[in-house]
Amino acid sequence: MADNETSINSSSRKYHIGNEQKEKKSFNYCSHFFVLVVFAVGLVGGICIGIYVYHDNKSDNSCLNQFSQGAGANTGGSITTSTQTKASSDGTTPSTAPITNIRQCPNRNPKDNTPYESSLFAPLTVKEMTDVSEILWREKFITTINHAPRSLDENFILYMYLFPPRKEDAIKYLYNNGSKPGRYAKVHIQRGAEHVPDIMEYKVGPLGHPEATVTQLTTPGEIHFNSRPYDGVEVKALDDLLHTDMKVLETIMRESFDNATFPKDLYIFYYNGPPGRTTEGRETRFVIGFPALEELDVINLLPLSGTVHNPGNNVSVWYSHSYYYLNQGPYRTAQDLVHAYENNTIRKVTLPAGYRNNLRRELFPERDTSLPPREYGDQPGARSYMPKGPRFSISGTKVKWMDWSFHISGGQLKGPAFFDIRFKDNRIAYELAVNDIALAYSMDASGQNGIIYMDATYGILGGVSSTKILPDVDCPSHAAVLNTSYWDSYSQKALDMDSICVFEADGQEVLWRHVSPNFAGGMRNRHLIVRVPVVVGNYDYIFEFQFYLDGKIYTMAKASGYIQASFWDEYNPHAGEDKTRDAFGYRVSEYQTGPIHDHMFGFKVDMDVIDSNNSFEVVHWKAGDILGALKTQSNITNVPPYFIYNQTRYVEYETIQKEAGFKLSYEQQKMFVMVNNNKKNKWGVKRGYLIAPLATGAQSLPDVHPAMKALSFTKYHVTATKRKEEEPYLSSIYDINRMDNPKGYLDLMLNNESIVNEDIVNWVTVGFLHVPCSEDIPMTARVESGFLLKPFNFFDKTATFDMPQYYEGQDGMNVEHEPAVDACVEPKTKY
Ligand SMILES: *[C@@H]1O[C@H](CO)[C@@H](O)[C@H](O)[C@H]1NC(C)=O
Ligand SMILES: *[C@@H]1O[C@H](CO)[C@@H](O)[C@H](O)[C@H]1NC(C)=O
Ligand SMILES: *[C@@H]1O[C@H](CO)[C@@H](O)[C@H](O)[C@H]1NC(C)=O
Ligand SMILES: *[C@@H]1O[C@H](CO)[C@@H](O)[C@H](O)[C@H]1NC(C)=O
Ligand SMILES: *[C@@H]1O[C@H](CO)[C@@H](O)[C@H](O)[C@H]1NC(C)=O
Ligand SMILES: *[C@@H]1O[C@H](CO)[C@@H](O)[C@H](O)[C@H]1NC(C)=O
Ligand SMILES: *[C@@H]1O[C@H](CO)[C@@H](O)[C@H](O)[C@H]1NC(C)=O
Ligand SMILES: *[C@@H]1O[C@H](CO)[C@@H](O)[C@H](O)[C@H]1NC(C)=O
Ligand SMILES: *[C@@H]1O[C@H](CO)[C@@H](O)[C@H](O)[C@H]1NC(C)=O
Ligand SMILES: [Cu+2]
Repeated sequence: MADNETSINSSSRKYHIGNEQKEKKSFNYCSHFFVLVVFAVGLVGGICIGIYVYHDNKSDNSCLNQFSQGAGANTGGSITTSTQTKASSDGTTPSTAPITNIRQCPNRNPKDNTPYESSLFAPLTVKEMTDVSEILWREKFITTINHAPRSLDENFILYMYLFPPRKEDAIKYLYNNGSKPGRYAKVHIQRGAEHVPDIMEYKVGPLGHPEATVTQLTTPGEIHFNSRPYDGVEVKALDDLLHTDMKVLETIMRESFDNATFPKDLYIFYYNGPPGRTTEGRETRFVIGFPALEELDVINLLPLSGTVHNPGNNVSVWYSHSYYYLNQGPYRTAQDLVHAYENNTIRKVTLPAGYRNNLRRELFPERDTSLPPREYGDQPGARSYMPKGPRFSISGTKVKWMDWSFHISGGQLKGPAFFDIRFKDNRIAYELAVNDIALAYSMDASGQNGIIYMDATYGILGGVSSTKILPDVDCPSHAAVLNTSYWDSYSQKALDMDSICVFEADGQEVLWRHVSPNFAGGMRNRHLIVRVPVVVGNYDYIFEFQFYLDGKIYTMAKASGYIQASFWDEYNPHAGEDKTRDAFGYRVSEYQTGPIHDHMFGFKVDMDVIDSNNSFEVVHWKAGDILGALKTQSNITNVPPYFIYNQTRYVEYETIQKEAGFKLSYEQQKMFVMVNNNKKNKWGVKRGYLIAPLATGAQSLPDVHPAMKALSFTKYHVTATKRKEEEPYLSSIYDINRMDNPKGYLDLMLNNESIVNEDIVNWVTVGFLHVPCSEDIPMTARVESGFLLKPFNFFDKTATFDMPQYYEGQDGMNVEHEPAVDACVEPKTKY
């Protein structure tokens, strides 16, 4: 029972902090909101032996000495060094002892040659995607292949990704000698060439077989053409349409924006999603901006905006309207705006001459060498390495490490995913997957207020932007890197990118410890990390999955990159006395304010506690009088005399009968536990796994907001539904673009089905509220949220005692240490 209580305590502390944050309402990145999850940073420090590689053995050897002593290692063999005292350990008294013959650490490539295609769950490969596009071309599903579509009148492939096998078939194959399911692609086709244009979805496969077929998944017209995401063809058509308006606005641009002209110095930003509030009337709000970043610059947006009415594929019926300048409007046409501007009936802004010259410098994240250096700042920082090579292996996309195994999967829209996660031969989750990221902005700016992005609509793992692993920045250089492919709708080609890294992390901290008069024991916390940095427009997200030696899985979502800003108007009539902030945020630089928004990450967590026959329990953390507490379990009428207070805390166990969503609350704390009623631990307790959101924000928009159906996954932190093949994701990529008629949102899944002894999916939503401040310029330094899956009566005891650890008995007899280490230098090989 003691174990149990500890668990409850520690999780509840997490809730506590999470909700404390929520109470403050105005917390933001700048106020250490994320301190709670700093534990995840385990990678920064390191044993500094690796420094030698970069310093040609010239640096002092204090690390090496410390290391040899500390690890109690066998330092013989190929390493010769003097055994220094600790004098030099702070680096201030460099030793001059020469170091020679330092051997490279052994390295084994953790990856074998198994092709991705042979894995059941591997993301589609470039070859598979190319094959699919050829099949679709041959069968006349598309009207263009291998080059950008020329107009909106074409049928072309928008997206493509793995259509995972049915769970039943996969389980049969993986556990019961069933036949191997084939690999299939899910394809979205934009059909502008049809009489009634629409979007269609198809299933193509089995891949790699001559008899691969195309199966229609939707009916013509079911997915409205206007609910499609933006693509390159549309943006080009919008640019063409607005060209004359931009000429009309030239005087305003020159006078207001430091003599800028379009398109030389200015660009049009279109992605102020969603495109209107109704499916039929696609409306694209655009804002003029300086392209200081030479790409998507969403910081230097200017107070000049308009809207294009652009439904359907007949560009000749599109028109622009609702022009605004410095939030003054709407003007029906650009001409009307210019007229008002020229007859001086509106307020004007004039950026100082030369303003544009500084933009690049302000925004590019370059080192500022004019600043004084930090002490030791140019010396390499701490590093970690693998003294005997990797302890993990990767076959295709299946990863194994320390009794863990899982398949890496995923696709370009929804992002990374895992299948068949096992620990010590027990299945823990069938699927753990990123599903969507929602951002809702509030700001006082024409063209931009009320922006809502649902990032899966644009593609999380490849889509609008690609990504790559920054060597030694995203992941240590000893990480193994996997590539994934995505379908690029602009070029109609499959591209691949280095996107996923896998490595064992040295947490450089304790996983457990106890020191008593009789013994001292502990275990260093090492864990396997799968990290996936992605780029979605201005933001970079890093998804990280940490597998712990004791059976825990931390799933983290981190954000960095550029904020989307709005123009700071010195004479903003809506700001109060203090013009440096308004109702939606602070001034963050010379002409920008940072509008408030959130980042809510939605995950699919298809837990299988040993098997799929599970129930979902909520353990309510309560407080009340003793009698009330005891009465939750028996018909007691008198309080036993040994209770010394009348009040107590207690827990109440609830088995959730029907599908339901739960929001965390500060006052009513809850633990969410997936249990298997048929499997008990040694103590007779149902085996289970805890699902614990870490510090998280919550949705605060009311349900009446027109986008709340599409966004319904943000209303709950944990939602349990009966698993269905037809409910693969917690949101639809089209719904935010058809918010008056959404068809695939989470609330639709909540239809009172029983979830007792059933296959259950948990949809977990966590995230943070972002109140940008000056330190978000130029770059938002990493912030994060996440959730924890933790064994909860799953094992009979702490699951780590099958591992070497640190132990010293009082008598000095029973001594154990981690395996000895021969000092060595990091190999430069990359995997
Ligand atoms: C990864 O790269 C290799 C080598 O370039 C290529 O053969 C493979 O198809 C790529 N994988 C994917 C998923 O595209
Ligand atoms: C697996 O199935 C095949 C054919 O379905 C059969 O020949 C084989 O004996 C089976 N293996 C086991 C271990 O059951
Ligand atoms: C504005 O730019 C034009 C060229 O586009 C240049 O001829 C003119 O001198 C500039 N005016 C000022 C005030 O810099
Ligand atoms: C596009 O719209 C214009 C103007 O309404 C119309 O004349 C033309 O026939 C339309 N084109 C198509 C292909 O429907
Ligand atoms: C200025 O221009 C606006 C927009 O065209 C017009 O409505 C207004 O009457 C004009 N005012 C004067 C004083 O000309
Ligand atoms: C408590 O009393 C009620 C009514 O007398 C009875 O139905 C119930 O079974 C009792 N519960 C327990 C746990 O004894
Ligand atoms: C505890 O409750 C009992 C019964 O309701 C009451 O008589 C007693 O005064 C209470 N004690 C305290 C310290 O409140
Ligand atoms: C589920 O049941 C509740 C109460 O039993 C009811 O109010 C609700 O309408 C039901 N929902 C659906 C989708 O059937
Ligand atoms: C799940 O477990 C329950 C309780 O033991 C049992 O009644 C039910 O038949 C099981 N369901 C399946 C699909 O095995
Ligand atoms: Cu943000």
